[in-house]
Amino acid sequence: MKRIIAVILACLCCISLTGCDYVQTDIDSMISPPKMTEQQADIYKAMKKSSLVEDDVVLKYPQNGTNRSAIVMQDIDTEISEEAMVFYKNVSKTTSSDMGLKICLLDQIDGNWKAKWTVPLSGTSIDQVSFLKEPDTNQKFVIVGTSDEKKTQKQYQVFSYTQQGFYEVYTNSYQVLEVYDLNQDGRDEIITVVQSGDLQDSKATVKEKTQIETMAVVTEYLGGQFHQTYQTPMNQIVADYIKITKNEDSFGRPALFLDELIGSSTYATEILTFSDGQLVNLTYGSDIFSQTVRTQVPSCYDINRDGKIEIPNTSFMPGYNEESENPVYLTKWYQLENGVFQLVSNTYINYAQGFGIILPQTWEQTVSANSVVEKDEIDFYIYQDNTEQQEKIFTLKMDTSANIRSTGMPTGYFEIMTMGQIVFLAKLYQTSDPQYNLTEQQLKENFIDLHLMGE
Ligand SMILES: [Ca+2]
Ligand SMILES: [Ca+2]
Ligand SMILES: [Ca+2]
Repeated sequence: MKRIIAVILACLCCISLTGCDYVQTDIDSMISPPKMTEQQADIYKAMKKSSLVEDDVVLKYPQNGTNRSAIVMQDIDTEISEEAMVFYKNVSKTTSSDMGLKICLLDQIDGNWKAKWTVPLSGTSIDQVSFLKEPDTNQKFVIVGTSDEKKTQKQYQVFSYTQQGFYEVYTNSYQVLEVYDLNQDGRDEIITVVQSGDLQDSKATVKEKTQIETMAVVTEYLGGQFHQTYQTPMNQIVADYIKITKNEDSFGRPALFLDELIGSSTYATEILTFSDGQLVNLTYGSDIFSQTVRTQVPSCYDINRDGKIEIPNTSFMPGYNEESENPVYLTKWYQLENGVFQLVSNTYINYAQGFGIILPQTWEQTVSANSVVEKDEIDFYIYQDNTEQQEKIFTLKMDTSANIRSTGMPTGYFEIMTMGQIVFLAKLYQTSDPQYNLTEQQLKENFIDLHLMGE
């Protein structure tokens, strides 16, 4: 049972968890590529027919971001119909300087797709594809980010499609790239996190590498050109960025929340926004950055669904410490208000299995939990200085809908919610102290489905 639930949850995770966007999956090497729509098949056929495109090509799929297809449709010029962009690799002739990665732009002529231009891309695989609207002309720039297994930083290229052709207008390196109107001037900009210094050179000595600076950079399209207009320092010891969240309600203005991995299982959050006309990092560089450092819960969420993003922090539940074999953590969620973290919610979060429950803040010192892994259960109980005298408050349990159909609902349990084939169940107990007695309704309202959050 445990294994079945783990497998089902793993599948659910990859379908819906935003955090999984950053898992590197090489879709190109999957046995059967995603089935094309009729329109995509037409576009692919037109591309293959063109003399611009080599005979021996494979489609390349963006591995991150919202556009995950190798054939991306978008209206990128001043004429109203959509253009098609196909990402592919010429597999027959690659050299060390040309890895054969290309983009083919197709346009519709009298209803028929025709390959118009092919342009080489840097790197060995497509990381992400996004678009930036130029408000003066209504034209869209195509931003293609690529990664190269030999380089630590990724590279993005900005393309423009006009009567004259489909050509690169700007390129730069990045680790994180988002398109967002962060400075609220009505125009989107490119926000990147980049490392300065010659990072491309993997032979740089450790001493040279310690001089590398990580910066957030705003790149704007002004006066017909892309310019780097603002920058602010970022944390330098980031192993990976887990999740980027855009939000406009937390501070009454656009902000980017960047969740990052800073150790093998340690996470932190940096927040970028504009303040007094300048790009600022609201956490890094001040004392409050350390308050975002945590284990167990990688990502920010709007945990209380008020539109504002909360940052998690973890501590041991009563009775657990570093030496505990199966410690259970309390996850507290904070909102940043005027430079100070304010506690919003206390929760138990099982990030690996994608669920949690909000706990009353008054329980913080007096309620602990015990995970019964082999039964897919977790008991919450009144903590009395040791783990032996346990007066249970409630039990959460996971089961499969198939199992419940065949053996029936376990005695005393009721259903909180169903997620795919997984059913979350709970059982309530009467305790000697009324402050610990919950109702079924309260448990349902306080249940957190992480798969539905942050999307
Ligand atoms: Ca068009
Ligand atoms: Ca802007
Ligand atoms: Ca919130």
